[in-house]
Amino acid sequence: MQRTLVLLKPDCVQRRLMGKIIGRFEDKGLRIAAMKMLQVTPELSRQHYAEHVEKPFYPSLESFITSAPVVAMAIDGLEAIQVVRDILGATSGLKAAAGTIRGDYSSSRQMNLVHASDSEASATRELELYFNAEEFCDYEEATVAFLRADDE
Ligand code: FUP
Repeated sequence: MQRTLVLLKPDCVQRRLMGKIIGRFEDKGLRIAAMKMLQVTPELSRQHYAEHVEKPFYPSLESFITSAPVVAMAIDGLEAIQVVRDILGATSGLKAAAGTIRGDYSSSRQMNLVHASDSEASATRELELYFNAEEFCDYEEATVAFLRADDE
């Protein structure tokens, strides 16, 4: 099992797409282990996007990600990091395949609705940025017997 960080970005909140997007992860059989709405501060933005802080697009990205609340989620599942990235699609909504979240709902590189960790190291780092250990809920889903076989 893997755990990954997903953020529903300000465009997702403002466009009232939260329910539809959360539904995509639920429909796939992934488990939501934590979820909260918060306002990203410039400091948290710089920590989250540390690899991009020096890039020319960063000021615009910071302005966007701090412009309205986000919803942070910890999502669990088999190979969850890659599975969730595949559900999101390519970074730009203009390049993302139809059927992915970005392919279906975004026509932008910046306003691409959702963030998800891209590796185990990123997931560990990003989950720590957004959640305290006691915020993760450990529970057995009633449906698990019909989501995958015991040996998967
Ligand atoms: P992703 O891993 O798909 O979230 O994308 P990146 O880590 O490459 O980029 C982080 C965020 O910066 C993306 F949500 C999109 C944004 N971005 C821009 O706004 N302009 C760019 O030129 C590149 C990325």
